[in-house]
Amino acid sequence: MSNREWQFDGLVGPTHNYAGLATGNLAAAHNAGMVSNPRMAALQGLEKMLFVRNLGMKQAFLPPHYRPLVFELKRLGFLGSLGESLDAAYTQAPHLLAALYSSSFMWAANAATVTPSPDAADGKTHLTPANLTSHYHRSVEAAFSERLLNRIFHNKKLFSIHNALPPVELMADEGAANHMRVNNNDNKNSLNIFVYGKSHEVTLRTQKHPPRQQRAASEAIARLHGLDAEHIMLLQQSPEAIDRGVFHNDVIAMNTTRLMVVHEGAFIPEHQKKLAAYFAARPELQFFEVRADELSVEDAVSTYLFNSQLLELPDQTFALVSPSECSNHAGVRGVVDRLMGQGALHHVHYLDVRESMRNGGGPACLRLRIVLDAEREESLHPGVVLTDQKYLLLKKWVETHYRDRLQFSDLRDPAFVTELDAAYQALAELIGMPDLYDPWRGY
Ligand code: SUG
Repeated sequence: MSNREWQFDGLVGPTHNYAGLATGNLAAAHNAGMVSNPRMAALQGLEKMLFVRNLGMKQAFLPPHYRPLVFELKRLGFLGSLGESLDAAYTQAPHLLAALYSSSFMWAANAATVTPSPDAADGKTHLTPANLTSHYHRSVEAAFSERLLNRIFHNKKLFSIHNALPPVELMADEGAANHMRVNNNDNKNSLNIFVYGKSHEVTLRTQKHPPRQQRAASEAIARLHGLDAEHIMLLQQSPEAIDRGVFHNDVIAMNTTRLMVVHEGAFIPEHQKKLAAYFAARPELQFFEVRADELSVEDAVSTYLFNSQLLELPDQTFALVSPSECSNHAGVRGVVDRLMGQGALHHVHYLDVRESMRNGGGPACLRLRIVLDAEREESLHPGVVLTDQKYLLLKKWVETHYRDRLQFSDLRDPAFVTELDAAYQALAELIGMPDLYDPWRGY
């Protein structure tokens, strides 16, 4: 049975804002406090989904998580009426209020790690929601991601949805942003690459920014998903790269099926060599190393070239969906020209996802890839599949419910919460999951 890679994009939430919450993420730190435009952010995301769908890819979306997390506010001791809780958090702990309003779930590449059924010992598709323990605003995503994945992939004969790993430093997990699957479209002997920034035995350490992914977490996921130990590779991120703003692997490496494009400074030298050797021994695969003299790590981070969506289209050509920040950069152009010249890449498209980019999230961050066969495709909850009609409905929903300006002081207003609640309930109906959200129960 043929397997196809689906793109599940995170639908940007109505509270998208710039709170500067993410350490080691240079764009998010730089844009902290800016006025955001949630409506524009969501529309840019929707346009990207439609564009990718029109390239011939299978496209679905993950509905936004409910924000603000009122339940969590109470848990932190901000008691009383809604207005009192918001006021107290706003004045006493603005960073906590911002965390509970964050739309960071939109970066679906961090929602879970996925193992397609052909790679798993039991023949099921495995998904483990990421615990995202590196940041409070991200850690609160795990519970709802688990709920959502169970609803979308509800057929338990075909899918195994695991619990997120224990939410502790030793098991810090950031999901598919640190995972790559290499496969020559035969779905046999796939190589599953897990990239980590820290482990109990790591000797090379960062100086400026904390690494996020723990090797022990990647190892636990490989075990849980029933991956064959012979087809796993664990690679350590270069600490220098992390210090230059490479907080996830998908900021410095990209791949799909048999094609891999990676910066020469992505991993510690020993692991960079190990990866190159794997590809060198397999001429059916394609490996491109981008040299620092073509594109520095700093420019890779500022343009987000490696956070382009690299797609193998149904006609077996390769397309790159890149952020518009890449379109005028000489170094990026050089790399793209080289890839095209060598026949590795056939199409390049530049899309505007600027609202997301300002928080350090490019086209690839916004999506989770899930390889599915026909039986699994048919088993999905249909409400989250992007069709032309669904696109129009979602667009109208965004235009009706999203603000085009949001700043921090708006977050203390209980009337905003009422407005948001109406948006979430309307979406739940629209996607055929009427009981998806219940803020008083914590989801
Ligand atoms: O975790 N930004 C996210 C961006 C995640 C990008 N994902 C991938 N590379 N796959 C993060 O750093 C910023 C939120 C704020 O500051 O308001 C934020 O969480």
